[in-house]
Formats: sequence, C-alpha cells, structure tokens
Amino acid sequence: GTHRGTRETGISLTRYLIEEQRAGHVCADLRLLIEVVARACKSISHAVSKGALGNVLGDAGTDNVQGEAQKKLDVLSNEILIEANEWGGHLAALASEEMDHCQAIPNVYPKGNYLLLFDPLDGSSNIDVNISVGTIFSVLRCPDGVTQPTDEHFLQPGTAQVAAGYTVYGPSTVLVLTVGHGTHAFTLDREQGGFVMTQRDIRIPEETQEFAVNMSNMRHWYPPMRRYVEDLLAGKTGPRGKDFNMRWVASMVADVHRILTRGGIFIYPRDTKDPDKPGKLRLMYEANPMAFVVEQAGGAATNGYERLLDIQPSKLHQRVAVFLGSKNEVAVATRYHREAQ
Ligand code: AHM
Ligand code: MG
Repeated sequence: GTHRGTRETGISLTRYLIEEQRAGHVCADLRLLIEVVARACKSISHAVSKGALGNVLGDAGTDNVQGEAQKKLDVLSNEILIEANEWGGHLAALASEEMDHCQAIPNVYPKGNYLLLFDPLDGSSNIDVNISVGTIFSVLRCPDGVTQPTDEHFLQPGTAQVAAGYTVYGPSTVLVLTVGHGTHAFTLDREQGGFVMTQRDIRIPEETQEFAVNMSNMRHWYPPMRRYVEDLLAGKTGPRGKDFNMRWVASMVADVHRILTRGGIFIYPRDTKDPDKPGKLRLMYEANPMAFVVEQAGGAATNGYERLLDIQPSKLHQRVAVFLGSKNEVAVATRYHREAQ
C-alpha cells in the first residue's frame, strides 16, 4: 500500500491516536479512554438517528440535578457513556451534567488515573424536532494519591484538561478532538463503523461577520452586552463598519461546529432574568471543553472578562457566561465588557 504522511487526513481515529502516543502527546491509557468515548458516541449516534422508529423521542418523565426535564435520549446517552467507560480500567471517576455528583468506578473494576466529564446529549430540546444535538466531553487527571475521587477533585481549571472534544450528530456524525496539539475532526464512516480524520489542524478565521446568540433575551442583558450587539446590528454605517449576519441553532455543539468551520462568535451571556446565575451554560461540561477545542484551533474563549480556561471552578455544576470563537471578535466583545467595569 501507499505510505501516508502523518500530516494527511483520511487516517482512522485509532491511527491518529497511536501516532500521538508515539509523539509523546498521549499515553496508552488516555488513548484507550478516547477510543472508548468515541465508541460510546457511535452508539449514541445510532440511537439518535433511529428517531421515532427507535422509540427514543420525548420526555423521560424525570428531572436532572438542575431541575430540567430529561429527554429519553438524555438518559440513554448518559447510560451508554457510563457503561462504556466504567470497566476499561482507565478512569478513576466520571461526572455528568445529568447526575448530581460524580460517580466512582465500581470496585469490581481496576481504577485508572483519569477523570471524565461529559454532557451526554447537549441541545436535547432539539431532539424531537430532528435538529443536530451532540455529546461534549472533557478529561482531567485524577490528583496524585487520590484513590476515592469526590466532586472536589474535579474542580480543576480548564487549563488542566488533557483532552476534550465533542461529537455532533448532524447530517453526518463528526467527532472533534484536541489532546492539546491542535484540533482535528473525524467523520463517522457508517459502512466501516469507524471515525476517519476529515480535517487536520482546524483554524478558526480570526475575523468574522457572523454572531450566534439567543436574541430573545436582549431585554434581560446587562448594558455592555446590549451595547456590543447593538453595534453589531448597526452594520456598515455603525461603529463596527461592517454588516453582521446571525445564526442560532440552540445546540451549542452545532453552533460551535459552524464557528470552527467558517468562523463566528458564540455568546451565551449572563443576564438579569436570573441575576444569581452567572450564565446558563455549565463551566465543566460545556464551556471548558469547547474553550479548549476553540483555543487549539486558534480561537479565543472568555466569560466577557477573563479567559474561560483560567477560571478556578468552585462547584461541579457551576454555570458561566460564554463568549467564544474568532479571536479578534471575542477580543472586541471582551473589551466592551471590561471597559464597562
Ligand atoms: P442543555 O445542556 O440543557 O441542552 O442546554 C444547553 C443548550 C446549548 O446547547 C444551547 O446553546 C443553549 O442551551 C440554548 O439555549 P436557549 O434555548 O436559551 O437558546
Ligand atoms: Mg448541555
């Protein structure tokens, strides 16, 4: 066969990970962990794509820890990820947006050195209308000497992530991954049953004329956020001197995937509707993994004031404001906020 250079696409996820191990970027355990997450995402992709035929649409009839109604597919995806990961020997514990506390690995299985966090099915309000949803995941190291990890051992800043990514279940299923050496995309080949690299070293354009935000919340926004978006809407003759287009899927994975592909800024700000909540999205399951992926693709991610990855979490289910995507546009949005301080 022909020899493929390591810079090419078309290689399997397995081969990419083995090459990363040879380069000293991942160890064998982390490689296996990522393979297991990818396998679980493949199962979730199958379940999602069956739709009404799989009897998986609709509500599960339960609430999660944040008091949100769970969809059947939220619960199923959570179970698939736990079942796939608990026996492999690479994890010390896992934590999910859908569970109150982290879950230790049962004693019948060997324990590994990593902590896995995930949002099993993000954007699940979109399931019943057949619009893209996704899985988001983040991997941390279990602190040295800790054999029974609890929630507090997960409270590490995003800079401590050793791997992160998401899988978007759209017209095709695409896994986007970083282990801290660039961001790469792998498309699920349904005939072969494996992920194949389709984009290597994704770069987010630094400039953009596209923003993503739920505009219906505008009246609840704080002044700097309102001023920033008003200036975007003012277009060519306004202070920004260019026209902006808007997109909002209401699935973070789909919105971030678009930004990774062609640039843009994704925003979920803090607002006055619920002044006690510092935003809607969760730092550990959504913001940090996406921030890692975006930074590794040359983009930026802040909470309007500081870099997301630098935030020291104080709670597992902590919420945060999110501004991420094209570097220069995130800098502008962050400047509006800092200047109003
Ligand atoms: P979820 O984790 O409960 O699915 O909520 C997160 C989702 C994001 O995917 C998306 O960006 C956002 O919620 C949409 O919120 P809204 O419905 O307020 O526009
Ligand atoms: Mg979510």
